[in-house]
Amino acid sequence: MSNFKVVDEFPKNFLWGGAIAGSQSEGQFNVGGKGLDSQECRPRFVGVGNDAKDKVMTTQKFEIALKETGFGNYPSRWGINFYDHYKEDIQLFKELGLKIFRMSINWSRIFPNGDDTEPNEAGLEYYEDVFRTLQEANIKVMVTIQHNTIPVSLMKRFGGWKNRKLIDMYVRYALIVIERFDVYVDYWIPFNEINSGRFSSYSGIGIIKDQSDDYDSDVFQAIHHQFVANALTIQQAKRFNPQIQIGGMIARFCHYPATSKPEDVLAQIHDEQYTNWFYTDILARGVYPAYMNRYFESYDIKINITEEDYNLLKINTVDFIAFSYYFSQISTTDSSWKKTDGNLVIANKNPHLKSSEWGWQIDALGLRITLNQLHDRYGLPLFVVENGLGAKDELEDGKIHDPYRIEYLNDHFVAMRDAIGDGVNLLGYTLWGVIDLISCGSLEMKKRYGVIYVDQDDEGQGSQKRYRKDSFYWYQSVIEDNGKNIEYISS
Ligand code: BGP
Repeated sequence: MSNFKVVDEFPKNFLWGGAIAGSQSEGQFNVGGKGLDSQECRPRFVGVGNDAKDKVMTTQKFEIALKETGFGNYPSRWGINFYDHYKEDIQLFKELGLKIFRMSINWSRIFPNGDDTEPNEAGLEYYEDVFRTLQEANIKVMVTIQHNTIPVSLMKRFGGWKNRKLIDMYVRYALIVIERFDVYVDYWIPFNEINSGRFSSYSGIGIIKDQSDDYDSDVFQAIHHQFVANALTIQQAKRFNPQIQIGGMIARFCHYPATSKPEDVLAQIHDEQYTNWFYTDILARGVYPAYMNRYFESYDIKINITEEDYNLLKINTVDFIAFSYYFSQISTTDSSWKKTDGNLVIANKNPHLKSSEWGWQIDALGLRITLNQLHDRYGLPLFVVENGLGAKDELEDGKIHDPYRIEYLNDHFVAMRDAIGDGVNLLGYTLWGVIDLISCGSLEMKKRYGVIYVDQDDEGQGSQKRYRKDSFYWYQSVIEDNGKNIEYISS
């Protein structure tokens, strides 16, 4: 198997890119008519990362946040001030050679309360100028319409996505930005990681756990509303422009059975169904899969789904599948299995893998496996829209030496190249946090993903000056050669 000949270069039009999200980068939370959004109410934790004792959002914390009108202890309110730095940052992306840039639009910049009578023109003009600048730099654009945040007003008045009313409000917002910006945008993603609401309900679906009497049902009801909103957005956007490219995105979890015991293999199948396939099956096949009936019955989950919803899902499926990939994990029936941190979840540890400083297990081959699995199941074009290594970097004499990041990226690029050799139709790759930004999970600045360093600490202090890391020059040469000179570095 391992001797199979693989292609040694990427397709000519492969889209090498970088990704960020508004709530982790923009800052200037109360400028240009913007309303407060949900991420801007998440306080910085005491004892962050693996030591975080107090990660869960509560009504009490939310109420305190609403009263704070300044930056307070809320990192999303300052971000990395991409809001003011975008022209300079886009010049750096151009120098890096990016072919595509993934960013999100913040709903509360367009509709400060989520459902205002008129969109906020200042917000629209801000994004228009960002897109124009990217166009001038010859960089394609991918836009996420909702990335982990909604206007707080929608949480206060409607309790977030569990309320069906959000569907129409979202679709109205989505259509406003699609119709205005379609000329600049090449790929649209209605929802970041549509499965994230299951694992992080505050960020994914705007639900505060202590406000639910039946939390599990609320979560799946909210996710269903996002599926319907996704389908309606596809339907209406295609009427506006039949050529528009709209992708479905999930946080893709790669699971391996702990042993060859049939019980562990079955556990792996279930983990894949409940954390991954359920979401992409609906997005790409347009049907609620039969295996979820048992799941819903087992957990006494009740969801309202109309006939019209089923029809909408069926006829409005996605053009491509986008996903984030950061780590892999073990599936087992053994509940005492050793645990480690992972994106959005606590994962079972794999003794064969190394981990990042935040405990996320590093597994480049898992990306090749994932790409093959998705390709085999759907046959749709794929896009890796998030991947990268969160690490602590040191700025010394204006330089950042980050060989660990180069090794990580190199191995994942080889995995992509090999998957393309396997026959996978992979459109591109957008490196997560191409410029350092605020971590979503732990709200830290010191968890850096970028090839561009931002001089700022966890408290938001620093010059915000941008520096090129060693990995910047390395990624630049990879893009220039279209990935020709990469080989596995890890043993
Ligand atoms: C994904 C989110 C991103 C990003 C990434 C890394 O789930 O879509 O917004 O933050 O995870 O996670 P973290 O920032 O917690 O390291």
